[in-house]
Amino acid sequence: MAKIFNIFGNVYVFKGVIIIDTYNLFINGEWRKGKKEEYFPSVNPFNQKEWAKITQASAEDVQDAIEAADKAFELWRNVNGKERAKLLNTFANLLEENSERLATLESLDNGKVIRETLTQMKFAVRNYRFFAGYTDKIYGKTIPLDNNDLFNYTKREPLGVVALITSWNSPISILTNKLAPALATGNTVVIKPSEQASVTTLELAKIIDEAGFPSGVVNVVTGDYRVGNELTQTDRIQKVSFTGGTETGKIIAKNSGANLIKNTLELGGKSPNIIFEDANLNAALAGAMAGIFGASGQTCIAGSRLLVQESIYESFLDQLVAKASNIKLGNPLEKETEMGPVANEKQFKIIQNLIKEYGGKVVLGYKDFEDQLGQLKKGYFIPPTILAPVDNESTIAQNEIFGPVLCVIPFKDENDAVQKANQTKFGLAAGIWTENVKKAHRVANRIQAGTIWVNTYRTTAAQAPFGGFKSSGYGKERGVEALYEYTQVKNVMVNLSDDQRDPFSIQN
Ligand code: TXE
Repeated sequence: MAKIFNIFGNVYVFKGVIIIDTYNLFINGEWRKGKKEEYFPSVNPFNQKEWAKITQASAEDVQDAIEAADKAFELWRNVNGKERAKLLNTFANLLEENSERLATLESLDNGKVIRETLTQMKFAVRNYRFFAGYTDKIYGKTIPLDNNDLFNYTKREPLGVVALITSWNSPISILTNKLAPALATGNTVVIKPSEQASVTTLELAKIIDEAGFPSGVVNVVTGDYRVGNELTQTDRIQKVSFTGGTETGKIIAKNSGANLIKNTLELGGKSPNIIFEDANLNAALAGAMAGIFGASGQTCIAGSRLLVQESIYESFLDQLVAKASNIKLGNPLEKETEMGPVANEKQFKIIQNLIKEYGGKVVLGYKDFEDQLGQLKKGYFIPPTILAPVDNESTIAQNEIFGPVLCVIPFKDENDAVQKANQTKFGLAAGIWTENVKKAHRVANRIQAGTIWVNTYRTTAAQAPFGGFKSSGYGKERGVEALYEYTQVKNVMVNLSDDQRDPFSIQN
């Protein structure tokens, strides 16, 4: 791990490179000051230090970015697949070279442990390469009709300008899920990262520029919800792809609906992680931990409802508490740290309040981590927290917490597990732990969620589609499915005969 030195106020040196603390907007291939020259700080959640200054874009800046993307669209949509692939691969190579630097910056920005941000950068590189491989394989169909004189084919065409709005928990990963397929299919984009963690998206734009993408193909505007509103309340874009909270997703859907703009919405979750009595219990323990304590629970796919079969409930809970109480909290930039702080003050307060308001039994929490927390007073640390037994219908079991807080819920049998798993407004993911293959498939079949893991959790792949059911959103990211999200089908029907048609009747 290369060292970071805070040499002067908010200026850092990483491997000899100075990270300047003020970021402008990236519009039409240029780094521009915001028209109003307003800035807001980015705060490191480990020490509460402001370490970067980000531009609050004005409405005019946002419109400029849309304009640039719109102008670039005619050019970019006509760049052939081979050339688009070349650019995406060049970009992926540059991202790979910069992955350690970007991982470090992301850990500084949102407090996520470096072992995870490093993995996420590698995964992002893999995703850009995956979609680079598809740029010249976006096929239509030839469709035989009843009338042999008609030749019919379809084409998949890009949509146009797409707004990509992302959250703070995994800025580069989440952006990649959107940007890679959008560019591969010939769209141009305006990106708005979260105001809580914008730095890596802006650094990524520098790499986009270096890779040689034409000006205006990728634009980045930063700022709070006002920027998001300006970007989505318009008919000058063709689509919004959004990752964030369910309530914000509803606002975006409403704003887009007013202009008939398409959406992909990747929203919240309250995913069940189901441990059957016949599971490999050591593996299940590791899976339960990964599900809720990985990334300090700040993932939409967090396995935040742990359903444990009654026959093993007590012993499994004991083992889980023992294991979780050994989790090492600390500086996210140190490799041995297992859990960092939560990403920002707002999130820190929300989670603290939810735990305070919960009236039931806290079997692991603050008091068990007093020693460790004593050393980490400046950071937004929420220790691993386990609540048990929790009623599946209670508020704490039904609302997304987005932190390292686990609700443990007992269940009787397979039917009870499925019923409890589905008793939620969300439908993002679910985990099933059993050695019985028939049961695994039966339960996978009955659970209402877009991703099911059997004997694993929080595992991901470039090829596997991801996206929620119910209030977890709609549309798919990753895999071939994502290509369909950023293209529209055009049907072309050609009359091959010279016969005159009857003008007063439809023909087929
Ligand atoms: O997300 P928001 P927040 C959940 C989690 C968290 C809650 C709120 O439970 O506690 O959401 O988090 C932009 N029009 N998740 O407040 O507000 C905003 O600027 C357009 C789940 O950070 O949804 C940011 O760029 N855009 C989750 C992005 O939306 C708007 C990840 C997300 O912010 C906007 C994060 C508007 N009106 C939080 N208002 C997941 N599913 O992974 C805000 N934004």
